[in-house]
Amino acid sequence: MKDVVATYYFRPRGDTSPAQAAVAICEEETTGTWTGIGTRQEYVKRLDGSVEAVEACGEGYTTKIHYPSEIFEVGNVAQYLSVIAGNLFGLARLQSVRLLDIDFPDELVPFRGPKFGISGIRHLVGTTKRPHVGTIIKPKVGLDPGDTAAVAYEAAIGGIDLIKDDETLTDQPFCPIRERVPAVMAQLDDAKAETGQQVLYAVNVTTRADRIVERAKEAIGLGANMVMVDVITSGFSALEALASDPSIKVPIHVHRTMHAALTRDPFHGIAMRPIARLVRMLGGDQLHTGTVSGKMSHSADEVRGDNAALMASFYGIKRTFPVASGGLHPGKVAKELATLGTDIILQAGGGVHGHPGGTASGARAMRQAVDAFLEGIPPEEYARDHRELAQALERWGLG
Ligand code: RUB
Ligand code: CA
Repeated sequence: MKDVVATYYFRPRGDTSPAQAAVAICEEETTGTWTGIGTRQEYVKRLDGSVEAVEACGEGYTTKIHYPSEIFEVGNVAQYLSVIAGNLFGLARLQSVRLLDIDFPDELVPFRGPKFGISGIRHLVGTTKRPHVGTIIKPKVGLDPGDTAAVAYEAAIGGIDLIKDDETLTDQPFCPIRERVPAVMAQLDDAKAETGQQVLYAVNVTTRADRIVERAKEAIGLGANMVMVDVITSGFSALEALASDPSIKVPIHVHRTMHAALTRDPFHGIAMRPIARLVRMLGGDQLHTGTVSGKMSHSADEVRGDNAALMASFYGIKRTFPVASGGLHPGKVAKELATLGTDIILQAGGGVHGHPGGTASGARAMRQAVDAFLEGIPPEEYARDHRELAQALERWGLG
């Protein structure tokens, strides 16, 4: 059987050599501990890990550690993470350590991946190549179901493809799912009657583990055509539970709120890449991976690589649609598309609803900015005969 290979960046403590630090990770996560424990049984030794190589990288080092497949319980992602991303982060002999990437042998990937993926979502919305445009209902929390639905309608008639709940909106009494979903879907039906366009509404079904599938079924029963999960706060198993349930016949939008506690420090934690791979394996149809010009801190190279990981050939499973979100507005569209490509969902909350002409105008301005890019026309030139884009550029500028 092949090994699991995990790539780490690390900085050893002053009294520890790079090789010792790599071995410390390897032993901690396989058969060893901080000291010898007497004679070891031969059959245990075959589960030892191994360090492939240690290479200098800036002020630290990178290494690939091989973990024998047999130490993993097939299909148990929580257990996978306890090995490759477990206690190693706390080892005192390392100043810092960051999990950069993971590679699992086929036998440890019994998962089916996204039910829809990019092609399935494009089919639902009726697009082939163009980027999708999404919005988060704003104010992020506080609106009642009727006003939430009114905002959704405006976004839909403006040309938005995807409307989603904020990650902090679940089933609070001021906007319960049982009232919100029918209200929003009725407005989206009205919008569709006017525009002919199918709009997806991702209902945030995040809740405790033993209730999330039930909540998703409730939302779907009420008309939801997409569900959403906060994957880091609710756990990878929550996504897996949703994606593997045959009765969840809608795409799953995956938000990564809290990820930056893991991903932001370039020297310590967990990069987005392994998270992206796990989300795709476990069935996320759409995943936030960041922007290159938005309000959140990201490295453009990492975002590009993360998106590539969502779309490259991977265990024969479908591609996950990357979502660029956080501080976007029409003036930033060209840069996002030029850097990240057009298989992407550009999502703007404030950058749609904060438009001087309101939500529908904001949605139109986003779509016009996308059209300008696709036609190879600079946004300021396209804005000359596209009023909503002109207003957006006047308010927020370019880039
Ligand atoms: C964006 C928003 C999203 C963040 C998440 O709203 O609500 O939750 O983008 O960040 P706005 P990420 O468009 O008003 O900034 O996608 O990086 O995880
Ligand atoms: Ca948000």
